[in-house]
Amino acid sequence: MTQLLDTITARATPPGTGGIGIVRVSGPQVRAIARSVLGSVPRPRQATVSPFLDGTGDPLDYGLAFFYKAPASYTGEDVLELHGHGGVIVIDQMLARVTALGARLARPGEFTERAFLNGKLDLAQAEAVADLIDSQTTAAARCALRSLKGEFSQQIGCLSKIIGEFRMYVEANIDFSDEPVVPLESAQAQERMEKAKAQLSKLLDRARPGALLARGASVVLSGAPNVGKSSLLNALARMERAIVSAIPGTTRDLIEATVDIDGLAVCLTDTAGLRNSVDEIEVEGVRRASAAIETADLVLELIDDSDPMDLANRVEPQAGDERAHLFVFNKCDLSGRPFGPAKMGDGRSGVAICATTGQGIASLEQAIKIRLGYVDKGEDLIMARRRHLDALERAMDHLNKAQDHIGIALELLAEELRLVQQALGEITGEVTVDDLLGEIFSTFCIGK
Ligand SMILES: Nc1nc2c(ncn2[C@@H]2O[C@H](COP(=O)(O)OP(=O)(O)OP(=O)(O)O)[C@@H](O)[C@H]2O)c(=O)[nH]1
Ligand SMILES: [Mg+2]
Repeated sequence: MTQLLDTITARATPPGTGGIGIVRVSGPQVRAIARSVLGSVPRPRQATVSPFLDGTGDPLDYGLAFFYKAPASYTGEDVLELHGHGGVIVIDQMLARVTALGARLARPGEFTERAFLNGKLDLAQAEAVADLIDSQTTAAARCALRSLKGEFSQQIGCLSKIIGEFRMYVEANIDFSDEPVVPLESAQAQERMEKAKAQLSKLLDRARPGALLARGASVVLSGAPNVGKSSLLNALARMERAIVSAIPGTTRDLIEATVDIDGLAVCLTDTAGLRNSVDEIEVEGVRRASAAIETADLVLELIDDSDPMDLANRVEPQAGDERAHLFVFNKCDLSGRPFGPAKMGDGRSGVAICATTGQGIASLEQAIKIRLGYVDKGEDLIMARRRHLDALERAMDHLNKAQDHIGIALELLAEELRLVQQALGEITGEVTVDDLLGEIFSTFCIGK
């Protein structure tokens, strides 16, 4: 176990006032701090009612104290939790008292970083802690909890074991190639390879939509003035979020609303209608709209289906990835186009809706999910981050390269398998660099 020399502290409850405020302390000085603040070290894992004393022996507050003896604690070190009254001043005073006794204020995520360094959690589990806290939908929270319990790490471990056995099998053939041993059977190697690839692609299939679940998706509503973008935002958000009017150019600024589409958190952005204008504010609105479109995961291209000119103006295919655009024919109550999935004259698909009555909205939500590549696999999704996907994709690359060496170059085959294992090890933190740790834990909240 890594022994970290300093003691850290932070408030573990959110800033502001609340019924209870918790100050957490972890490290080698915890017992000394407990003796000074509480008069003695509480019995481990038992709630102890006590005054919290200042430097002169007067109470700053009183509440419950919990002592967790290393290594049976969240961080793997001695931990003290002081549950006092949740006032800003009270907690500041407690933090000042604990720091005066030798602890220093913790960086964001530092408690979890210590848990990782002390082997209490692997890196994927540590990340799941932050993902659980940051979850925006019930499905995301459930998925993060499964990763926290180690399900993702277990799958990675299983795959790494398969690769490891394969590698040993190949390396045994390299080492003893001068001796009369049974040579590596290409058919058997292919069989192992297929097994590994099938496992890895199953994992990728579960992780890709899981990554979307973790971070949510950004969807921008775009189109000419007056086509019904703000009406659609309100329909999807099921509230009157944006101003709707018959005057073209109503929306100027970006207006956001987050909606839950079957567990996927979608941040919708309503924008100013795209047109050339001399109005300074509208020009800025159009600039902001264009910037939002650039960074969106998906752009809903709204077309006023009751206005033949609007469609005629948009027959040019949009630049960029076709997958990232979805045509939405609005005002189909006026045009008479049947609601639901629809095709344009040139074969491109879209969805026909009426934003004011909500007809076709359910079809649109389905289409949004599909275009985003989000398959709702319920309990089967893996809460993955971009770095996990990168590592899994790299592992697949090396596995493909390894396959090319079967029966040709055993050393290269073994080397590619080693690189597969290394990529997998990055996910759970068996192979890490300090920079990566800093990057991961700095995104946590203080006190976790
Ligand atoms: N009949 C009908 N009218 C609609 C529909 N959707 C929007 N409208 C009307 O069209 C007008 C413009 O709607 P908005 O939602 O403000 O349009 P917008 O695209 O946000 O317009 P700007 O903000 O000006 O770019 C309003 O009078 C809406 O009531 C629809 O599906 N059917
Ligand atoms: Mg608008």
